[in-house]
Amino acid sequence: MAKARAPRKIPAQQEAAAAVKAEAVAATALEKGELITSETQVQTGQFKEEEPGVWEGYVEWEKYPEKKKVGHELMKATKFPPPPEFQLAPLPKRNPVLYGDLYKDFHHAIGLDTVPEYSWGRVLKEKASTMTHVLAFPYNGEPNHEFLMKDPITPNEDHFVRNHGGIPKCVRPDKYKLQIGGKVNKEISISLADLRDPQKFPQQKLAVTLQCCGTRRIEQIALYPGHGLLVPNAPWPEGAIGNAVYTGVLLKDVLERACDGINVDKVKAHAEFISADTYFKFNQVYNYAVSVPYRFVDKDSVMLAWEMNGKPLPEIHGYPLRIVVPGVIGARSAKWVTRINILDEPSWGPVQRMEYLYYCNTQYGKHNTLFSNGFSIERMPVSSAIMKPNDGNIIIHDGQIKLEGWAYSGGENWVERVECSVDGGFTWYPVPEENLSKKHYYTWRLWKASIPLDMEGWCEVLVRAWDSSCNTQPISVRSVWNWDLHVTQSCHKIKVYSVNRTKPLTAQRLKEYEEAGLDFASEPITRPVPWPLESMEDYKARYNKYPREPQD
Ligand SMILES: Nc1nc2c(c(=O)[nH]1)N[C@H]1C(S)=C(S)[C@@H](COP(=O)(O)O)O[C@H]1N2
Ligand SMILES: [Mo]
Repeated sequence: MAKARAPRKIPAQQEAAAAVKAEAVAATALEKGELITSETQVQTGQFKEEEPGVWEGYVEWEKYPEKKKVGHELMKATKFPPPPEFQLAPLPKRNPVLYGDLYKDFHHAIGLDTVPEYSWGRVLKEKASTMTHVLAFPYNGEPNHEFLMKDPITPNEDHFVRNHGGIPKCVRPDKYKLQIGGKVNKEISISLADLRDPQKFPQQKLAVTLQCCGTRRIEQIALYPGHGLLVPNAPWPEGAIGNAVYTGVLLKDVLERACDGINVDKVKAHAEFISADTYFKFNQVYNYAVSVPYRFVDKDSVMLAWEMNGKPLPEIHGYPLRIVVPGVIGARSAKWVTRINILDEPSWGPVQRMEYLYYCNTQYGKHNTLFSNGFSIERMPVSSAIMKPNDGNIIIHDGQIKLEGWAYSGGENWVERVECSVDGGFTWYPVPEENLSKKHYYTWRLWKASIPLDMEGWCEVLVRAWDSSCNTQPISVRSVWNWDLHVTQSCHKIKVYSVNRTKPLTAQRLKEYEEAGLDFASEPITRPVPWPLESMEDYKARYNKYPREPQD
């Protein structure tokens, strides 16, 4: 190992100033496109590439405790500016919303300097330019909501991305090997060619909805901020969900046919997935590692996938091979997977054991929250969202409001019914079956609705879904709030301003606007009507007919 590079030192008194400056520098570089370096070679600084010539930017940590220690020492030796606070004030109205300088500094501290630039380059190359970059690094982005609603199958370039670190680059997929070990009867190291050989393993094409359990987190943040580290808790709106057809093989088949099965009780076993990307937690350095109970592998269609919607897996989605765990929080679908271990307990990787925990939402608070009093979020509950219109929109309509959105349920459930309410959740209208996209075992359903709306002014529009186990969604965000701000599965509620043209006065007012050359819909609703509300003759006539004061 080469000599460690001096980590960047940030004197305590300059911390706040450095944080502000770093944000500004990153903003300018992003705006100028200076970080477009997708062809940059990803380098690992002083740490050895695990498989030089096969991967770039892949440092193996889990196999080398000594190396992990050096990484930890380097991290400890660096003073990092505090992460910017993003929950207590409104989120900045810019794209990228958050820059993630702290995680760039983490990578810098251990010499992985080119990783952030390389990763941003892949964003520009592989994702639609219309993405909302919720966090620039590690990259977390969601698509334009209208694009997401166009088709039940999400195009690759519009599929959300959730990364905890940089993107490692597999330069020689022909030399890539997946290792499978732990409590298996035969440890193997298997090539992509062998995995893709239909003589060896039957191939599967499966439509799977992946949902990050941080989807709709901004609703929890808006009410009651919580745990505020950027990467675990990116401030997601409603688009951290997508649906794609994956091609691959079943992990179960590979374990049974190539490893001669597992040698631990199926009920107690867990399958651990270890990836090539580097992850930081509490100044320690790791590879991304998670696990799922073996029961999921046995029963559900846990896949090793190399194709997404008929195309090679994009680099940003895990090229050359990723795990796809249907029905379960996205975090378990490990990308850039290098190793699978069969264990007799869940992985001790921090993503598995210290994140994606659902903490008690009342009585505990920040200082009583312990890893041990959270439970692991695995199968996703039923949830839904209104994607069109948006919160705060002015809707001019003829007595029916048009709504669009998604509904999803994980585990072994699918969505049976979607219902909308325009009165804050008192009355519910079912979305007709013909307005829901097709049912599949592991996918969402997109829906379109036209709901009677009589009232004028601000109204609360809600959606809720029912799944095949009769589960539905609670009304209030408060009832699902948890310190880590996960799984916002309460009814999605937006407020829109209803302008009902079937009301004669409304129709009349709209006509007045048109005649005055004003576009009612694009005027701020707060702007007063620029002329008297009615003619003085009408006012007087009505006043005389219904006098304000009692007459005797
Ligand atoms: N190696 C690796 N795999 C990973 C992640 C990661 O950061 N590293 N993020 C996980 C999370 S939290 C989610 S929600 C999904 C997102 O998959 P996508 O980016 O392909 O949409 O990937 C999962 N797999
Ligand atoms: Mo996630």
